[in-house]
Amino acid sequence: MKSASHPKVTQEVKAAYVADGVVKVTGVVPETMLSDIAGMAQRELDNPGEWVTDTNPGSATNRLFTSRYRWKTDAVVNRYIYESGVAQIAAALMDSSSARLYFDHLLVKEPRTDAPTPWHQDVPYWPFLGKQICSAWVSVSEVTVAESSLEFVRGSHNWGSYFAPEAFDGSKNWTNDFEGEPAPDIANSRDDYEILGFDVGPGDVIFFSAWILHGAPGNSGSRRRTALSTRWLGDDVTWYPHPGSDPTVTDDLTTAVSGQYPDDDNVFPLVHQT
Ligand SMILES: O=C(O)CCC(=O)C(=O)O
Repeated sequence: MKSASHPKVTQEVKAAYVADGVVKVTGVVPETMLSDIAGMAQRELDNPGEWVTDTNPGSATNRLFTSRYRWKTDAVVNRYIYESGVAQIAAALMDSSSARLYFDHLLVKEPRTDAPTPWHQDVPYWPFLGKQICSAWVSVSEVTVAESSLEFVRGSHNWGSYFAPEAFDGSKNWTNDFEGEPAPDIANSRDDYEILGFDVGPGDVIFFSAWILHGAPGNSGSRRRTALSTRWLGDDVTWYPHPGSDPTVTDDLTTAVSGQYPDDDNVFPLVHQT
């Protein structure tokens, strides 16, 4: 199968993704789409959907709010998924001919939110295996690392590790049962690692492997940080529900078969095919 290509995925961009596990692609998402996403986030905050976490409901500060799986019912998220070009860029970076959506993830950090996003690896939370799994993270406005843009341990996608999932609020395990070894304490030993942080401008998208360790500081700024992270599955992905993986998408909700490519268009829609 021929791998996808995209004008923004130059040799340098692809080489950075392959070596580092993460790359920032500039100027991907148009301003109108960004303001639509900001509006969608406000509507979600006012009227939370089904799959929400909220550390401080109703507060204008010190609050981490997340919501997932809006692509089927929210026109703004749906348009972003199908029309922004992130699916094709994701496929090209992963060296895949295709990109299926796993889910969309809204992550809002209100001003002066103390809590960092803990260092973690995505893939152990998810019911998939494969090298070709990545996320595309976009902020609706420019954001610095101090305002809670993302940081990564360079090259950690290649460590061959599988780290146990933890809850983002630090209070408990994500689930009682889980697979994986404890993640290293990156926050308290930063000097031992090569950490890449990305300030982003409007429309820039950070693409990163599901195997890379990443996190984000709290939001010490005075602006809301609104980000939309979309999760993408390439040609080599197989369905792997396991203890500790996403309890919202289980075997009974999909026709995907363990150990096989998840070609369930209702649940994991094929968004790009070269
Ligand atoms: O936006 C954040 O704070 C965390 C994002 C993240 O961990 C992800 O998109 O995988």
